[in-house]
Amino acid sequence: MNPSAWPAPAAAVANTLLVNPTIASRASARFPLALLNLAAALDRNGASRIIDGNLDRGFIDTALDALAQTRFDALGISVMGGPQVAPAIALSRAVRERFPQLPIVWGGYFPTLYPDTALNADYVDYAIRGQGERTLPELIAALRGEGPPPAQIQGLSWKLDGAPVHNPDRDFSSDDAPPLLPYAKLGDPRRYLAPTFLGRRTAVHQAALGCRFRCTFCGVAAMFGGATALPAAQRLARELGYLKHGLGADSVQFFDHNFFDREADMIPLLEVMARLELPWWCYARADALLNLSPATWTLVRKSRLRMAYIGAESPNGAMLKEIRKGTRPDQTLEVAELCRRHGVIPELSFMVAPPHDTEAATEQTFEFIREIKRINPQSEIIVYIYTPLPEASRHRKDRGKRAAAPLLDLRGEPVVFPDTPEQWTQQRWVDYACHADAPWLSDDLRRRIRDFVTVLRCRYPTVQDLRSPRWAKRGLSAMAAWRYRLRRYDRPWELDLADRLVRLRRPQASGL
Ligand code: B12
Repeated sequence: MNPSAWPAPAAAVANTLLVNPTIASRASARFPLALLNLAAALDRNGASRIIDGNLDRGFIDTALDALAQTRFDALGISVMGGPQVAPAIALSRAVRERFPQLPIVWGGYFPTLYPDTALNADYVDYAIRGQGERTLPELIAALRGEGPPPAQIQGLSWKLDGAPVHNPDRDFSSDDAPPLLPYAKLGDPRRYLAPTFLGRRTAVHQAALGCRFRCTFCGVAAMFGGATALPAAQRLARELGYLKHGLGADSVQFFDHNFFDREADMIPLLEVMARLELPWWCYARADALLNLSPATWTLVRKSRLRMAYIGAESPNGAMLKEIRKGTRPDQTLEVAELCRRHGVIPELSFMVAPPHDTEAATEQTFEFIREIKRINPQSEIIVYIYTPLPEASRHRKDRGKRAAAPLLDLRGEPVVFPDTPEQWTQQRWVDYACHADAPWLSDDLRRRIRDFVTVLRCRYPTVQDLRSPRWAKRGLSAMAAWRYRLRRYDRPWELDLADRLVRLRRPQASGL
């Protein structure tokens, strides 16, 4: 189609182009679950096409070609804060330039947490907050003049004479899941099965939705406001059965927000996993695992749970209370021991360098990590910098509660968060979004954290690393042993050099 002829008359059926801008390497590409769920919802009364920038590195040209050849009612882009913002901007700009009339819709964590910021760009017309399965089809209908206007659509932020308007939130919903995700829309879905430490063809799946906890630092709490729902056992069996028998998956990573919930509700799901015999990885909480009875742990073992990612966050009970974590440091230690007994690797994540008491809290965390390693040397440790969400991006129900002291940078000036998507692409803000750096971090402490992490990851190379040969990992571990034992973390130049040759995997950046 000639773009100058835009807009073409509305086609008989609504049609939406959905794009996942590049965020991971091709080897780390996994099913774009957000777009699969949205496509399933859109296809009930219309049509959609998915372009995944993780596999298609020329995704902008592919999108422009698709728009030139077929009539679409809107372009929907999935945007997570951090490294996905820049490619999302590049796509939006390119499309706006060539197809100026086409509505551009941003959805996902970035517009949910920062709707004003997203709308502060002339290439974003609509920002969808929270779950998109109902909001997006309603918006597409409105754009076609077939349903209530945008002003009446819940969960939608839009512009009135250039000013942002935020419609009321949409309530949490858990009954939109299709009988089976439309995997065939991805071309050959087997391209998304990848070798990981779990198996040779690991698939990803989302079972439970949301999380009942409201940790102040977590994007999931901001998106779901404490709501959660587990899937029906039949649905889990159907989806995983298809992944195993239809596509040949031999293991699964759950992209849930939190898999383990109340024990009684978990048992039917664990029974499904035990029948399928697919080694698996999931997000969990220390308290939920500690609450499982011995009989349920037997089922967990049978189900082949290999690793559980648990947010330990801090060794400091007061801080855990302040961030509304709902677990205690002693539970972290206990779960490390419990997992050891049951052959499950705990992957424990920590948030160091909080804005207050920055250095002491960080050193205390290093000592706590050493204690965990003593209890269970197999524990995997992920160290993040604590970068709280801006108060305004918390869920409406949580705003104003336990408001933390204002964030100050190193000079004592208040931290001012970006207010355009472009500002979020500056390296320091990408690092903030990735929990890799914060404005209150001194050069010395930044180096100290980096050095500790280098010594730790060389001393205990992750089992998730398939690429580095065993001898190289053993060598690195031996080289790092004296530094770890004597706490001589500073400037481990020999490990940096060796690590550069071996290139150990960093799970926090790439996923499994
Ligand atoms: C898979 C994943 C990744 C993958 C990539 C995903 C992709 N897009 O290809 C990888 C591993 C690359 C990744 C990276 C990062 N991630 Co990530 N990731 C996830 C994870 C585990 C699952 C996402 C998912 O598929 N969910 C299932 C789908 C169905 O849900 P959804 O994506 O939320 O989509 C729904 C809505 O958001 C909305 N929606 C989404 N897109 C769109 C688009 C349109 C048009 C519309 C209308 C609606 C819409 O509708 C969907 C259906 O309801 C989530 C946690 C989770 N369980 O969600 C974290 C999560 C999204 N990641 C997060 C973060 C912060 C990151 C990082 C930026 C930083 C980090 N340290 O983890 C890194 C970047 C690392 C780096 N250095 O490059 C945070 C986001 C919160 C925030 N504060 O912004 C989460 C919530 C984890 C957490 N608890 O903190 N991630």
